[in-house]
Amino acid sequence: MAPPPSIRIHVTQGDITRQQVSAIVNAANSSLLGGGGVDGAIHRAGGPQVLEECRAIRARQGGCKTGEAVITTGGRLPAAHVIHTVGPVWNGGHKGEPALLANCYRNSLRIAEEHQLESVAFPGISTGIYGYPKKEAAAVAVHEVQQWLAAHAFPQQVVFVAFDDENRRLYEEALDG
Ligand code: AR6
Repeated sequence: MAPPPSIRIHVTQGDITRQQVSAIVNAANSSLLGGGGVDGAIHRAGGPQVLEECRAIRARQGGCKTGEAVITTGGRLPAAHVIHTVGPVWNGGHKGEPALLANCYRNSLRIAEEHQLESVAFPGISTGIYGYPKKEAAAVAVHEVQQWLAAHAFPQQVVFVAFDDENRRLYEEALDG
């Protein structure tokens, strides 16, 4: 039996590109060709091999739709893999944003399970350039990860990486609630 979800979830603050985990999740865009924010940081730290694999996926399947996820090497990152997912752009909350954001978490976790990855680190998908309110996004993230871990053995550990104090507090509150 896997241990309960509560001890398989961790919150940390800092730069996701420094995380020593099996895979880090990238808040990408549907082109998969890189961008600003955490996407830019991951491509800079991971190097050209990450982009090369993204281009190959794009050539094969035409990028990645909102809510879906794909996996590449981590290149030069400490993490062996990057799971790229595309969060929804916040449009007021009535355009299916919560369901699309939930899909990002579930589809990323499904890929981690398929690859039997031990540990996965998530940034606050959609909470930067895409404008998703941080509190609501943390609630979706925590709910989806808890549900997943209650039913699946992989990944064994999930880390929420907060970039700032506010995000760290929001994850902690969502996990306590
Ligand atoms: N480590 C951890 N978290 C980070 C880091 C980092 N190094 N850098 C930023 N964050 P964003 P989005 C946090 O804008 O909203 C890109 O151009 C940041 O504080 O990176 O999903 C893509 O190509 C925020 O909480 O992603 C897309 O076009 C969170 O990561 C678009 O931005 C996500 O912010 C995606 O926008």
